[in-house]
Amino acid sequence: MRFTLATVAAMAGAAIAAPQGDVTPGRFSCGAPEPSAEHIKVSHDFALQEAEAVVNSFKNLDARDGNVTAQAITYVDTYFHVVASSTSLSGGYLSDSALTAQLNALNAAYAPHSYQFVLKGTDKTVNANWATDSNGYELTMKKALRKGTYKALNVYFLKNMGSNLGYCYFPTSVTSGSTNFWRDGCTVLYTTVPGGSATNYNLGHTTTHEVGHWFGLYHTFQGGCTGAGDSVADTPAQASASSGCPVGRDSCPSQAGLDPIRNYMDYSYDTCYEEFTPGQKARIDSFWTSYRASCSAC
Ligand SMILES: [Ca+2]
Ligand SMILES: [Zn+2]
Repeated sequence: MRFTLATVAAMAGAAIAAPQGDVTPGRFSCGAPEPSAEHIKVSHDFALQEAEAVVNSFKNLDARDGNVTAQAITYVDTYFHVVASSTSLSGGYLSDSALTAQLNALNAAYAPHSYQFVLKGTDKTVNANWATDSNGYELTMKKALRKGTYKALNVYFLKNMGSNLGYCYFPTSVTSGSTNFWRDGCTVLYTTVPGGSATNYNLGHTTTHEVGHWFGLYHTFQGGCTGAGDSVADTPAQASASSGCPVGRDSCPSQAGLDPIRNYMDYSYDTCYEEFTPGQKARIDSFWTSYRASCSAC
């Protein structure tokens, strides 16, 4: 957690207005777990395989036209779960149109990378215990609501997430009925959907960011300036999370490239976000193929 009062104070002009009883973070803050050494090893091995695949694809290119065949779209079964404290919007009870707008934002972000999300089901639950993440009902709630196999995306929109805008779990080896299976999916603060009240974070891209973790991506500032970083070669090294949209930020001046502030896996404002890189797309494909699409026992 990199949320400090000092960083909040440094955000000139950022309004931090929280409705009574709720916490609305003044900056992007993600609660995804730190990747394990084992998970980082998997990412590193994928990086080597992906680099080799790029070399081979250039070898195989037809010199006459050089065209790369368009990749088939992968459709991801998706379930939205609204978990509210009452049936009013201020209780977290999102409308169907807000959920449609969220789905559209997610699809727009992933369309250039040939992934699309197909909404297979929506449910809305009023449960004051579940609606506040810190109450500790995560697994209970998910066991009641989670749908589909390990290749189905489940997104839980909660009323209160403490200081986080969202969190999600990386793909891993799971068996049906295991804790890793049940807790799989992304939890997102309901005010981050398009048109929501989370100032600077209300175009729906908190969900885009969290789904990036669901696909296996790390933060672009993972690992800081040295070493393998996020294990993606075409995202420049980054010392720490960005906040806002700091154009020209260069937090690792001795490393190539400016900070990837427009990358969905940084902590920027929704208006600043605009891309995943080809390297991240390759990593998404690697994790999808090895951990989700192929999971027959879950
Ligand atoms: Ca990188
Ligand atoms: Zn994150």
